[in-house]
Amino acid sequence: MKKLVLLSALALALAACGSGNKKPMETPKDQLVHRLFEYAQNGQIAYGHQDDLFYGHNWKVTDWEHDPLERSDVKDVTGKYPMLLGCDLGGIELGDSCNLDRIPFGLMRKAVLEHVARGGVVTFSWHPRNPLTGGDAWDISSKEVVRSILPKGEGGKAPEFREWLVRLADFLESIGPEVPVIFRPWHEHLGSWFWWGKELCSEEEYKELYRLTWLYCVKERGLTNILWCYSPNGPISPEEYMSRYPGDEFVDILGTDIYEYVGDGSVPEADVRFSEQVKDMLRSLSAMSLEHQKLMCLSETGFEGIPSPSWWTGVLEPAIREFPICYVLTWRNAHDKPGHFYAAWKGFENEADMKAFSDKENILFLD
Ligand code: BMA
Repeated sequence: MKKLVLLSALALALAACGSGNKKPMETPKDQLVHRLFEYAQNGQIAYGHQDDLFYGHNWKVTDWEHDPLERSDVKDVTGKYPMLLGCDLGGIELGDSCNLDRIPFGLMRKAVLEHVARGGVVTFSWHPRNPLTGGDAWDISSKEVVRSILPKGEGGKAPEFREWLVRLADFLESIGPEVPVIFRPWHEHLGSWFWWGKELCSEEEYKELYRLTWLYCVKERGLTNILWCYSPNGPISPEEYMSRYPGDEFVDILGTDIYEYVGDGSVPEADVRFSEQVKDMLRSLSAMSLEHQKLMCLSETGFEGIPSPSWWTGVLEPAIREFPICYVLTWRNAHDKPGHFYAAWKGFENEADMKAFSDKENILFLD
């Protein structure tokens, strides 16, 4: 009931801003907006998995130029690909040939195009290095980093950072203007573990960084095929969520990243806590998405090693099903860190539960 009210209002809102009806003049971006909106309207949630086609729990693509990219832990378990393929662009800013998890950018481009040709959707995150110290995205040793790269900022790093944006946009452009993709830069910024985090820059500096990235890609480079996702870490209050919002013009999807952790308690306690956090956050995100006329998603989630016996059907699906999110994405299955996985793999003890999740009518995989 509540979901229907939210969605019909969102439908009206989208219609009012001119994107509610399919038109012959629809851009690729409009088409993806409509597709995602229809998922939410139909009570369906697309499932995504980070790095799904590049490697899995105990395998990886090696000869990528000749590999058909048909292997996937998710497919091994469910018989279907995830609807969304998540990729990370960390490393593109320096012109590296591979990203921070050693995925060749050539492989990434090939997988993106293959996944889209199969009918899937692609979302990009970005863990760029620290432009001031030369460290990684997690280097929070200086609070001057964001200030140093803004055009009017002190510290003189703005020209170098512009070069980073050039390389980022070059890669996104190489995907092709007809392929709409989701991009969610400067994520989890209401925590303080990345150099663009809450304690590392002011609200205005963060907003300027986001807008600068958008303005360069969209206005200077004409990359109009991108859906921009704003994805702070959750759970947080609506006030905090909006405290660094760059503005409606710069955002298409309101997301949030929420993970489950055991901490000092037990797995069942963690399940309950996570479920409440997700529901609270998605409830307030529903209101914000309505107010700002935006799509919404659970941009990252998971429980490392999935120690909860029926996490997919007993925890995740019940926590998200009543909310109009268009997608949920679980993080990567590392091939070189045995405990670092967020989707089931063939032989994993709870694989049947993920298969049951994939068979649910309201959860969309790619057949
Ligand atoms: C983190 C971990 C890291 C990885 C990074 C970027 O959550 O998975 O191992 O390098 O994401 O993908």
